[in-house]
Amino acid sequence: MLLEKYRIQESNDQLLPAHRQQFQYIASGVKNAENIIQKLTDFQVAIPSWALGAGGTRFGRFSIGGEPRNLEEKIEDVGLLHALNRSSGAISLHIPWDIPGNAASIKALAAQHGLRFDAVNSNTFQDQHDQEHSYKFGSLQHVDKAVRRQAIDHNIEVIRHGVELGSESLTVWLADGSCFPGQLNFRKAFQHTLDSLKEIYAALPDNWKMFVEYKAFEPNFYSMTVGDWGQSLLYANKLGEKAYTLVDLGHHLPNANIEQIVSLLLMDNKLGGFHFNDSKYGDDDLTVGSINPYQLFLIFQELVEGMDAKGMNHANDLGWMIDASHNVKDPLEDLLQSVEAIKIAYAQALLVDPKALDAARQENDVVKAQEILQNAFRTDVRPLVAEARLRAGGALQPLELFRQLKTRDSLIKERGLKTVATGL
Ligand code: RM4
Ligand code: MN
Ligand code: MN
Repeated sequence: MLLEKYRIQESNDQLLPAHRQQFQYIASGVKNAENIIQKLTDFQVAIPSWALGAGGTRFGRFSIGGEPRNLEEKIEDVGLLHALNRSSGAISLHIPWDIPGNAASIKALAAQHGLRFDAVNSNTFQDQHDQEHSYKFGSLQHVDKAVRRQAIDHNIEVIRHGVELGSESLTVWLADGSCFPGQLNFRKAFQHTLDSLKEIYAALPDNWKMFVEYKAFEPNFYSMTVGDWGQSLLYANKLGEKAYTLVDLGHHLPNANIEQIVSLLLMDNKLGGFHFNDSKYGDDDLTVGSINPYQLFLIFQELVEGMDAKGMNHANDLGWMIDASHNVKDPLEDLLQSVEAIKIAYAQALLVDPKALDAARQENDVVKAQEILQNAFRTDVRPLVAEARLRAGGALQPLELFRQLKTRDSLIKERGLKTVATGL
């Protein structure tokens, strides 16, 4: 489904007077409003190809209707999001859920929607019907060399697909680990995984990055072979300068201080990118910013401060992706909410005056330091985010417009009620 430009225009025209007022009010109180708007415009968040259908849990899955039936339709859905918010200009593919049949035409279709291909993701956590060896007891860690070989070859094939599409990074997330004490020799599992990753690393093109994503538990519940940022960093350091740690916000034990992890990885040039989502208990994959928006802000505050300290480009030097999927919302509405939450947290972080914060820290003025952060967090930056969207040609209110246009109904008419997108 294509969204005609005039629809956005019409809706914006109506909303413009109220927006102008709100924007002028906030812009007059912010020192660097123009600078922030430019940064917001440049900042794009990749949409995962596996989050465009309804997500399921192990108890059930409730289809939303009109789900994309193939990769082309997934690209159209991301194109729709991008047309509305001008901030979702990339798609991240999961192989083999989304194998590009004809890479050239897939690439051309994406380009029509102004999309590029972000990291490609391998899948060695499920068995495919035509595969020779099972991943039941792991993939890159497996005791059997033939299984490891198969998993390595799969990753190399994923890189090949990515090259054809213009991706520049591979994300490796492993379900490998053990469910019971005694099941694994931890050192051997680590060593096998490292050796396997080395072979995959060797197949990376020069300009590529490898992201090693960690996860504390699930689907293995006693040990995970890449279980936390320490283990991921061990692999990344041993692999070389193209290997980085990827932080998925839902992959920590409860109450972990993610912002501190982010800060230190960044300090050591080993932070590769993000999978944004939110959670209350585990890898809940809930809408970004829906449970703990303050934590999201604190993470962005560390990112902005840490990247600026290194002269990094906020938009391009790290991988920004959403990784969420669940049962009860329209996935497109959910993604619009997620991207908005990310931009709000980013804008708030850009409000923080690093010199003032540093001065407060030097003085051990704990109260002042907290005030500086919370003043930024409590500022309503939504008009700044909306202004950036407006200038980029997006909708002032993407979610409302999506609803007004009855987009889901049109998708159901076009694709049917019973379609099921590949993914989780
Ligand atoms: C995992 C992890 C990976 C994602 C899969 C689908 O929990 O977050 O990044 O690719 O789920
Ligand atoms: Mn993830
Ligand atoms: Mn996850």
